[in-house]
Amino acid sequence: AQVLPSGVRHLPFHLDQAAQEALVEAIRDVVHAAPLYVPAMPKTGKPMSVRMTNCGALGWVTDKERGYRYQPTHPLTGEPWPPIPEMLHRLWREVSGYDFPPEACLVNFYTDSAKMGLHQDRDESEFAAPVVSVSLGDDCLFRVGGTRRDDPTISFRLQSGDIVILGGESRLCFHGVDRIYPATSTLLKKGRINLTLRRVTKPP
Ligand code: MD3
Ligand code: FE
Repeated sequence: AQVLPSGVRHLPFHLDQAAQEALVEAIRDVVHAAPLYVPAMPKTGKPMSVRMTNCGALGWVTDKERGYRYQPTHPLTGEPWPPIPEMLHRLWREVSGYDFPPEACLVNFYTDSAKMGLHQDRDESEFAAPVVSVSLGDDCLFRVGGTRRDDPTISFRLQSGDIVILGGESRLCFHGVDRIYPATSTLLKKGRINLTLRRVTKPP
């Protein structure tokens, strides 16, 4: 049997169909205000296969020149990010165990062939807060390891409505998305959306 790294909580099917549909509608509004864009790797400028946008006071962005960072505006429109939908604030209060609100919600959109290489999330100043992930649409094969790149990893499938909470010792674990399983959900016309709620700065 697979053992998750300490601090990882996987809540399969946490969101019911109605909640998933409501969340997709809320994300449609976010994407209307803040269009998905193609992020580029620092230094090389190599495009990522995942398209991204954000909501919240801060958004995670990356480009060739300035690399990974959080900023208050969309890199293409220059507009502030739209607010985090209330239902995501409620979810954070319900599952995060953290007393301050999230500042960023990164929206990742995966087509059939998109993936995300093994990486750590370390662009935040506050590691005491967990990262809360919401999966919508097609299933994916998710991989999580330890805090060193060459630590052994385990893989599991994430499905629409699943929540993963990465807190405590797992907050700095390497993780990635190896593949999408096309047409495994009918929630979206195509593809997978992952939302990650994050506290970026230390609370006052
Ligand atoms: C494990 N996203 O946006 S979410 C990311 O499915 C990211 O789009 C993936 O990795 C996705 O940075 C995975 C689950 C997740 C998020 C943060 C983590 C797993 C994590 C931080 C530490 C360990
Ligand atoms: Fe990540």
